[in-house]
Amino acid sequence: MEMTFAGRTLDMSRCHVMGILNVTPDSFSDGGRFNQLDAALLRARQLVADGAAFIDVGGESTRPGAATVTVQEELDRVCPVVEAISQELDVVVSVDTSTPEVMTQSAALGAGLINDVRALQRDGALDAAASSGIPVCIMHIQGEPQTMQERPEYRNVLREVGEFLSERVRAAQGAGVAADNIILDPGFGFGKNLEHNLRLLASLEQLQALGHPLLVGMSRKSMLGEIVGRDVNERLPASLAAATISALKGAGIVRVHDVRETVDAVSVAMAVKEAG
Ligand code: 9MG
Repeated sequence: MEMTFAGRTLDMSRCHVMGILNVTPDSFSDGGRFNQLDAALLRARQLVADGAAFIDVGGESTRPGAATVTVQEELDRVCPVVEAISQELDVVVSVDTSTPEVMTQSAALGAGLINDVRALQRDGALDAAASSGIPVCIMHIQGEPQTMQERPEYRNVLREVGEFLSERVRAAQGAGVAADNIILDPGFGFGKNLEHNLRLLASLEQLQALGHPLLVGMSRKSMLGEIVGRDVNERLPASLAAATISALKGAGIVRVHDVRETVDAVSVAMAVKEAG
C-alpha cells in the first residue's frame, strides 16, 4: 500500500510519525513559541533529526475557544514555513488547514499532504484539494471546533464515524480527488467524549475496512489526561501508549508532539507486528 506525497513514496502498511509544528500565537501545548520563521525551521530540523516522516504545519488553532484567524493571517503564518521546510528538509510537509487558499498555495510551495480537520466541508475546499493533486487527510468531526465538546452524542459512534467518512470520500472523489490519494482519520477528541474516543480506538481496525490508510492523533489530548489524571505536559507515557496501540491496530500515521520517543515506541510495535 504505497502513497506518494510531493515526490516521496511511503509504504502506508507501516506506521509513520508526523511531528506537530504549530505556527499560531496561541497553540495549546507549545505556548506559541514557534510562530517565527527561524524558530519554526529550527523546530522542523529537530523533528526530522528525531525521525519524523511528516511535519504538520498549522496556522489555525482548533482548540475550543481559540481565536479565529483570517485567510490572510493563515496564509502569512503557514506559507513561508511550508516553503522553507520543503526547500531544506527531506520530509513530507503536511498542511493543517480547512482554507482553500492555504491548500492551493501550500501545495504550490511544496506541501505533500492536506490535513483538513473539517473534512473538506468549507466552500471551495473540495475543488482546492482536488486541483492540488496531493493526498488529503479527511478527518471526522462532529460540530465545529468552537463548540464540538459541549455535548457530543452518538447512537453508535463507530458506525456514524464510518458513515461520515464514507460520505466525505464520495464527495472528494466526486470533486476529482483520486481514491489512492485519500487518508482517513476518526478525529479523536473532535466532538467526542472519553467513551466515544475509547470505543473508536478499540475498534480502529474496523475503520481500515473503508480501504484507506488511517491517520490518528491523540498526543497529549485531554482524553489521555482523563485516563491518567495528568496535565497536558505530563502526558508523554500516555501518548506513547496511544501511539503504540494505534500502530498495532494498523494506523499508517500517528500525529504527535514527541517525535523521538514515539519513533522508538512505534518501531517496537512494527517489529512485533512483523513477527506475528
Ligand atoms: C490538526 N489536528 C489536531 N488533532 C488532529 C487529529 O487528531 N487528526 C488530524 N488529522 N489533525 C489534527
